Amino acid sequence: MTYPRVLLVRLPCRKIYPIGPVYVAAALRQAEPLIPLRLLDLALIGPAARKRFLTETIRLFRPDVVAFSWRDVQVFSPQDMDGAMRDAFTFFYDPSFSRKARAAASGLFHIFSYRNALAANLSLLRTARKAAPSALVAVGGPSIRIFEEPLRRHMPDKVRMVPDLEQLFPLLGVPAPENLLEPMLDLAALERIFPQWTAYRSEEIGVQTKKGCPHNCLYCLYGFLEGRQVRRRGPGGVVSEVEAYHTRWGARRFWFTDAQLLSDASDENHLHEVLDGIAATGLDLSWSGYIRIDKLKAPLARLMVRTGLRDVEIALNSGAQPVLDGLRMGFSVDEAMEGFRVLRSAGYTGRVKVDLSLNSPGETTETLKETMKVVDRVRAIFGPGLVTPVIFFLAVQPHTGLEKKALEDGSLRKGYDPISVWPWDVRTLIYNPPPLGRMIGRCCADAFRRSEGERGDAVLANLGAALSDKERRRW
Ligand code: B12
Ligand code: SF4
Repeated sequence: MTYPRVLLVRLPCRKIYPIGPVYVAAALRQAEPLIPLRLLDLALIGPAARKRFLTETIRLFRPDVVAFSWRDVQVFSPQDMDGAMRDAFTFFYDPSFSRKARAAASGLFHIFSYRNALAANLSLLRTARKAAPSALVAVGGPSIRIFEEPLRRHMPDKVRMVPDLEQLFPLLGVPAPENLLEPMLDLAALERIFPQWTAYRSEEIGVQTKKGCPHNCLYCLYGFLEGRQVRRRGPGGVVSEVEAYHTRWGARRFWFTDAQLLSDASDENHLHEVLDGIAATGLDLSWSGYIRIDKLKAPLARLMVRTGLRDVEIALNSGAQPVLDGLRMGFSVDEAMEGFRVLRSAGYTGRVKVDLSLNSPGETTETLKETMKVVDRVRAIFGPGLVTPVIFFLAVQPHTGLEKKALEDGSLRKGYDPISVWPWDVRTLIYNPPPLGRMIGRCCADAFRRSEGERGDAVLANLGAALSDKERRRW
């Protein structure tokens, strides 16, 4: 029996370990160990050489199937460290005409690079069609799952969109493995099919411990992407994977890629077992991931710190309970504060980023003041210099409660294009409505102009001034 030769191609994005395509390759090997496989990571190749590399790999490997993995579409991010967001806010809210003009020019650059990245990915799909005219060309990954409809009309002829991994196996004529969640990664085999692996030798490595999140936070699409039912991997398999990367590749930094590491109390045992297993190996490593701390208990917190937790970033969103409730976050401000205390008492002395999504539904001048007070309280727990507020705006994404709400209240028009690159469209996708939108926007634009690096504190200081009656008129 002959099996189709499968070339997996990770479409370009900022360099990050290609855990998605690596797990796809592992699943294909599990489905049929004899399938000839090759993984090409275009994130590691300069833009000018990508088409040549792809064509050459196709010529040498002669695939029957070219399966692309598309990770990122929205390469901008609605937070204070993002250049595109800073330009947009300066353009819309800065009172100075010359600064607006400069931001417009630099904004144009962002628009064109975003547009070019989309066009370049589609063009790589065309290149594959041309270089392998008789092969099946398919594309999957998170961007296809989220933007299947808007991307469909841009898809080159005869390119199959495959939003779910399960749908790939029938196309190849092999049965799907019984447990798609357990990659059973074999690094020796991976090195053979992925010769570029050496580029990730000293990089952060992604490892998934489970899939799904039971919460339904208003703005989040992870439930749509991964499902609301949590499916957990065997802790032993996760530990072996980490250990293999550590011993074979010398990996020291890991990111647990779960949508949420501690979504509720039922995740506690699982995470405990994973970290216990890691502690038992005695490996020297550090790790991070998306984690909620509102249910964090002291024993787990101590284990987290002992196994190398670093770079804690907590999506607190707001210090005001009505806003948290409106966002359906499912925790209270007090629970979050208790979580911070537990983490500190467990010996965590690293940095803490506190993500705040200003002007979320229900925001008032009073709730903004409460948020500022809460940041001070977090600072008092960890000490000065360790806590950084990160200012976000909610981004309207498809398949979320926020999209539904924006469509219902008319701030988003039906049939809108979520991948549009035009500033007037992007503006409607960044949730910053009246009556507070203009004041908050101006506080941000001013902070972006005056400060370097992390701007969260400067934005909050401006907000503090704007909210004191004396200064209100200036904003
Ligand atoms: C963890 C994470 C991060 C971490 C990654 C840490 C690390 N070292 O890996 C951090 C915080 C760094 C991060 C950053 C960013 N991220 Co991120 N991230 C995630 C998250 C939560 C999980 C991604 C992951 O690795 N999952 C585990 C792997 C195994 O799953 P996977 O890649 O989806 O692959 C599976 C399937 O998609 C499928 N599949 C994959 N390829 C293919 C191909 C075929 C043919 C088929 C059939 C199937 C298939 O099978 C795989 C195995 O199950 C997702 C959201 C989510 N819940 O999925 C967002 C997500 C991937 N990120 C996203 C974005 C945009 C970004 C940023 C660009 C944000 C920004 N503007 O700065 C950056 C930059 C990333 C980069 N390239 O450098 C978007 C991408 C889609 C989009 N909206 O454009 C997502 C979906 C979040 C979102 N809200 O939309 N991210
Ligand atoms: S924001 Fe976090 S906790 Fe809320 S639904 Fe998304 S992944 Fe789950």
